[in-house]
Amino acid sequence: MKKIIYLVPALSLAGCTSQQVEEKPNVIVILADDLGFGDVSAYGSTTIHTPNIDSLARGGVCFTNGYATSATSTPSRYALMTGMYPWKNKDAKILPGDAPLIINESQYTLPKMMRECGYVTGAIGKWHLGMGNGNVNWNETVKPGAKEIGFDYSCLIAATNDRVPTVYVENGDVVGRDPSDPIEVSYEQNFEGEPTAISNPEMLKMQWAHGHNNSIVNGIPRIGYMKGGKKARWKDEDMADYFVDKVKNFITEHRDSSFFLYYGLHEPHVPRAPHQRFVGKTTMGPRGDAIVEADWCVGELLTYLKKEGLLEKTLIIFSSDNGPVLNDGYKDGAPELAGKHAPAGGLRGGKYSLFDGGTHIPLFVYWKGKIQPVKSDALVCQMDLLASLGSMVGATLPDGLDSRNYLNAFMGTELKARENLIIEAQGRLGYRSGDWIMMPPYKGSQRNLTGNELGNLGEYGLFNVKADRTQQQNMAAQQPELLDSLKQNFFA
Ligand code: NG6
Ligand code: CA
Repeated sequence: MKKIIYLVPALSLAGCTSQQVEEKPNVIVILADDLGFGDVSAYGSTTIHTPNIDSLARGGVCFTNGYATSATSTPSRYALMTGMYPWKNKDAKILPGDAPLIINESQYTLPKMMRECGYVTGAIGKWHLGMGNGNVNWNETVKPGAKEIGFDYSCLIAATNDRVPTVYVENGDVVGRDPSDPIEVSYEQNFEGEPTAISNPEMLKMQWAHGHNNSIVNGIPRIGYMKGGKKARWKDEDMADYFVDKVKNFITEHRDSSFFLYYGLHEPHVPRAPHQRFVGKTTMGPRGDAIVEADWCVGELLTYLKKEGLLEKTLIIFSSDNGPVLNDGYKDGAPELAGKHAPAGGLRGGKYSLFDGGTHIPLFVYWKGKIQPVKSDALVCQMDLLASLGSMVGATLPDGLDSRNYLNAFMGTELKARENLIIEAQGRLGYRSGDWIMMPPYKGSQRNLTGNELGNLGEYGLFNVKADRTQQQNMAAQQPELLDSLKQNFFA
């Protein structure tokens, strides 16, 4: 693809014509972190049981061809929030915890759209889109952040649960901030006298496999160095409960208005440290137990909505930011204990991969009493939620978005959506068109340290994922005309 500078659609040209809208449900987007197609029992996996997540799939639209744009978190979330392909923004790649906000404050976003159309907006859980402007002082209000891109309320972890700073940031302020113990963060060097996994391995309750050997917090070694903020540091085992409480509070507080909530689950991303009550719930060790914890969170949310009388008034979307990984840098037994469990549900590759397992993710849309249960093979992408929800709430969208309106497909009344989708894995692009996936000839290693296959074929790949779901047969040589036409569309 040519190197082009892309302009982002700005808010000024957009608006809301809510008078045309019949009904405005609350909207909750639940986005798990690294949960694969095979990690939920809804798609037939028998090695894990996720009854609460399955209830969304069984009672709503269960997508068999649902996609994230990307095989890693930041670009994937960027597309969801902005309705733009993430490869158009050079900063949309895995961010450190002190990275600046990568969404321009004047840029059009999903939460701004919802707010414009009368919604109170909230973001709770994993963020990973950067905050601040490059030189963050964690001892003051950090901005720009979630608020500046459209969230009235936010309670977040800045990046990932394996990256410093390991603190919650509520409306831009570190929770439990203490002026007498200021927080300092560096991704370059350690602070003098602070323990790391290298200097103090005896402090570790979880061992690192690759990376993850910098500061130790809660006995777990992290990516990046951190000093201070001792009282503010999270306890990984309590994170699920912490965010579930925040979610319930947000719902109660806004039960009488329309609300839009983005709920970023931290499971089953590393480090997997579920609460004690989930430990041993599966035979798969911390990864399996973390998935059970995530399922519990979904159950808590559903029960709470019901209790508040809001279940019939709330549209719930459940998905994952990218495909699965077993060994993502800690020795937590995930590969050894997986047994027959296939986290990507048989799709080839996983997180980081241009093969289908990187971006082909679980996706369910549920609205009690409104959406009829249906299994849908429509090709849909999380990036399309912006335009689709926009059409539901009566938003007037700016020109130039990559997000497309497939509201009927998301509501299950039409079983067709996209013809094509560009997928991305750590900067490499591929193309899904109909039942075909075209992968350009990337060079480089076959696998990274996680063991996941990356999809560097060194030649063109062309796979019919309907006939050959596991991408075993490269049809590029047999189908030169099809390959040419896909290349033409892709490079256009
Ligand atoms: C990688 C980390 C991995 C994970 C990932 C981001 C190492 C060796 N690996 O760099 O553990 O944090 O970044 O994952 O540091 S994501 O789901 O947020 O994209
Ligand atoms: Ca992820």
